[in-house]
Amino acid sequence: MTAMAQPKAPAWTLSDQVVSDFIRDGAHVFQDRVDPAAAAELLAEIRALRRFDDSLFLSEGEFDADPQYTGVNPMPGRNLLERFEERLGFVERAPHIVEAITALLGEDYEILNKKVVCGVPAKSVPEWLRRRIHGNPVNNLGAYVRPEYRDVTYFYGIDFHQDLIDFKDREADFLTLYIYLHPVTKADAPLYLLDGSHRLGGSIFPHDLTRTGPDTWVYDNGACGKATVRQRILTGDTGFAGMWHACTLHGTQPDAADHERISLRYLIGKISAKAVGMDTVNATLTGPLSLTATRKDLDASGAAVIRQNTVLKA
Ligand SMILES: O=C(O)CCC(=O)C(=O)O
Repeated sequence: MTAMAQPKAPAWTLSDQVVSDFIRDGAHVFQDRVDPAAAAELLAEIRALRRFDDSLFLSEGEFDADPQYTGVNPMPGRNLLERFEERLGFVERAPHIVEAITALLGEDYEILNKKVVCGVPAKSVPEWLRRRIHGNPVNNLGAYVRPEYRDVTYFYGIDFHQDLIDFKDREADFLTLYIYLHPVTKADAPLYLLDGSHRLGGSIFPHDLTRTGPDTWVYDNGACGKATVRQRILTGDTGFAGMWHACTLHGTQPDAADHERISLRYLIGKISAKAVGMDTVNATLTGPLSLTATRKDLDASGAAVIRQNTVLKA
């Protein structure tokens, strides 16, 4: 008697891997980088445009004369990446990036926002400013940057947060794609992700996190549950690419290197009315997919009123 030929199991594809990683971790880190030469060329052009030093900032007197906490991020018409539109194919058309995003969002996804993000090293932040922002959870420095340089987002670290924080009332049907334009070590403000934190759904910032081990935290999302989550530090080489769910907690510590960290950050959303990979992921979440309030750390002007920073303990 001859043995019946077994049907071959279908090959495990990148698309399968991405959806599976989003279900388990709320994130996918690409094995293959985007073209490092194209990333390095873009970086050189960005660096040629300005000095990423203390000349970026207003003086304390200039800031205090008219503090502006809102409208200080890149926006259409004031976004450094707009002048490099033609050069972004190495990210936006890289076949593995397109395949992964398509697996989660369908073929007709849309780029909601893209920008250059800079981790500013301590030596570039004026002393008066370091004193004033010490211990703040969100050190987006846009308020203190000269208006002509607000075409980039500048961070001096940001506490663990969800990217849903900027999308009150919107469903978590989008993802963040993050690209390093140069090698990022532990000293260069790498992203810290809390794997599996997305499973508890949306949660108001700042988050209830207790460190329980060298790389574990207990994350308490009140009535939506409690989970032990694992910290992953995204160090990587030029062209490193990673992406995460809108509910995945992540943050950065202040840049401890002697130079700035420059990355690209994309927010990419679903358009399709058809069921896509993100719907499969979101069906596994135990908490809310959208929030009517996303943060309670700011007063009406946008100034910080809560001073605590958990990622500094990581
Ligand atoms: O680049 C950084 O330092 C932080 C980026 C980040 O967490 C974000 O933009 O949501």
